[in-house]
Amino acid sequence: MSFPKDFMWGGAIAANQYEGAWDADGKLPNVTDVVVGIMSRNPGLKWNEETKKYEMALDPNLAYLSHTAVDGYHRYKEDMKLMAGMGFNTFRTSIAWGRLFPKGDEEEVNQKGVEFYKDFFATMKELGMEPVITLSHYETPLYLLTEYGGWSNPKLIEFWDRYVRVCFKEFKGLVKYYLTFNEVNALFRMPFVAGGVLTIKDPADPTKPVDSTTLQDQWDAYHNFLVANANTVKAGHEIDPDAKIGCMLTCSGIATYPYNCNPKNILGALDVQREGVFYFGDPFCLGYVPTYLNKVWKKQGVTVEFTDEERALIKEYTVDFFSFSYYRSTTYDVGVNVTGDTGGLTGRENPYLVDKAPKPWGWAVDPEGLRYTLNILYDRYHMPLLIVENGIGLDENINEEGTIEDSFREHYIDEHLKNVHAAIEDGVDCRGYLYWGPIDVVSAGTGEMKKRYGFVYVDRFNDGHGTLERKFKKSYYHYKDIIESNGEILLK
Ligand code: BGP
Repeated sequence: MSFPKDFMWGGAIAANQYEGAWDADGKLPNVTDVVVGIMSRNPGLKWNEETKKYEMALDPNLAYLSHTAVDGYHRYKEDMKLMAGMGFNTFRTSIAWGRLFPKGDEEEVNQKGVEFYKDFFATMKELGMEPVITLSHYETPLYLLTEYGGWSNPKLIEFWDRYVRVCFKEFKGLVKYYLTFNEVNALFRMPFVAGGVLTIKDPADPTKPVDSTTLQDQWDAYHNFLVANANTVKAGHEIDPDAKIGCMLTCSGIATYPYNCNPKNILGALDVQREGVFYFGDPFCLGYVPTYLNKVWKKQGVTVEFTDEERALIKEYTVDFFSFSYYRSTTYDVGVNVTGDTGGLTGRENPYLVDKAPKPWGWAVDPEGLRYTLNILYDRYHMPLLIVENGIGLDENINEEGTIEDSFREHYIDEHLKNVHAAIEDGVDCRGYLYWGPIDVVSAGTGEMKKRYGFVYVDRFNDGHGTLERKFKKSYYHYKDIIESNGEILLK
């Protein structure tokens, strides 16, 4: 009993949470550089009455930890050795779009950015790790929002196309697996960062938060993302026939269980799954814009129209594989609000889930929800699945003996991996498991260092101080043992 022979074992991070060096070598800010935590409703922007545009105005009272993050820009070579030390055969990170195209709309690429990533990816390969590269992990250049309104503007399709074509050409031979937009299905929950949308048409009302966007803008962004995604598959296949292009969606929302057998809850849970995942998954994988959206658009009073050419493009250029994140499940009970954050959705508490992660971010742990999610996705899309995020954030410190005892993380991984194996036994074509945050990075949701996911601890704290020194936690050796046995030690 073990995992499939070529199973991809590894971990995942993102440029904006790991690299720091936010303004180095020509890079200009991206959307995540002006927020402290992507759930923030208050990006560091202000309206300039003269230019009639937003401009960056960071809050001097806030610590923007991602600006230096854990200094991966200067330390990736050492860090990749630590990752390879666990036996990783795969590693996921993202390209910060703004290192290649600082404003986003330039004709010419910034060669320094290309050289940086070439060396980063070559380092992974030399150490035996296959790069899995996200083309944008909440990293839309800020200028594209302040100047163009972001993804609601179809011009971004053009700028994106130029960017991804450069990536496919420059990284040919180095990168085989690409993911298009990280968790783009969080667009309606986090329009500024996940959607890269900023309403600039009518900012006169000072009572509105500066990142307020209209529903119409968000749906226009949805439209443009569908077209851009198909264009990316087309460009990738044309330029590098060996490249495989996948989508990346947050799929915790699939494990939305009806609270009971009330038919209203069954139908309500279906709606949450659609809104949470299938709005995007269906066009990306099945090649059509779902008909159930017509009712949604009518209800929301928005107009979304795809031309025949766009529909044909979406149909022809579906993704090669499906990658996703899964952290936790939720329930749907009619009348109870379902809210969301980076880990997934939260509705009414599930009384059957008694295993709770430690506070302050503790959530009910549901490893079987991952098996369920894998089965639902495979039944619906019949394509290879890749888990590119699953992990647990804990508030950790070095103890008196000088060690970091993260037994809960080991437990969390063991239980989820057992369920991945069970899903494979169910017949699901799951190609790999990439743990989220194998080295401590800045939290996407809260912008903190304190919420740590790593097997490798990084000495940096919420107020920004720290030596940035790396240190193994107990789980480092545990994950190494799992990988070394190809999962066998879990299945005895
Ligand atoms: C996902 C994001 C990651 C990540 C992870 C954990 O939604 O793709 O960027 O950080 O969630 O979330 P957090 O850092 O908020 O705990």
